[in-house]
Amino acid sequence: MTRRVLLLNGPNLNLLGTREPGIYGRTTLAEIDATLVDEARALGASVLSHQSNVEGELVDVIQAARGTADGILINAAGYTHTSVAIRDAIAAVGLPAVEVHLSNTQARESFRHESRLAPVVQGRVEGFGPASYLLGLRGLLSILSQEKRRRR
Ligand code: DHK
Repeated sequence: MTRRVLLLNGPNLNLLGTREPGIYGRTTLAEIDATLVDEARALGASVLSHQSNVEGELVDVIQAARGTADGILINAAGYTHTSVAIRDAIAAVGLPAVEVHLSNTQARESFRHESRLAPVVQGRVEGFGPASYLLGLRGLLSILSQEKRRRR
């Protein structure tokens, strides 16, 4: 069975490539998406990607994932540190979720040190640039295959 992964990117990540390249690098979001689609295919999975700058839209997409996705890979960007609503949406749908970040948030400003999502995700990968997404995808797929084995 092909695992369906919802890849969600939050505010300002549409600007990757030109946004503070010293922190976020020069890879665009379209390039990250394309790499993940290829990697997922090689691992027997599919990726549906969505980016939004709007908190409520991210909540809507997470709610809609129940029944259409098996797991969520999320970089909520600035909302990571503030959004109770996104945290609650992830908890509500009950799908396995993995949090990713390009930068090492713990090595940056103190307001980035707290993740509101951390308590409701299965794991977090950060600081590896675009590779954080690939590592997060592998982690999420590993969780999904363990779940399948448990259900058998
Ligand atoms: C991206 C952002 O936009 C920031 O608000 C987060 C995250 C870190 C990242 O590194 O991918 O603090």
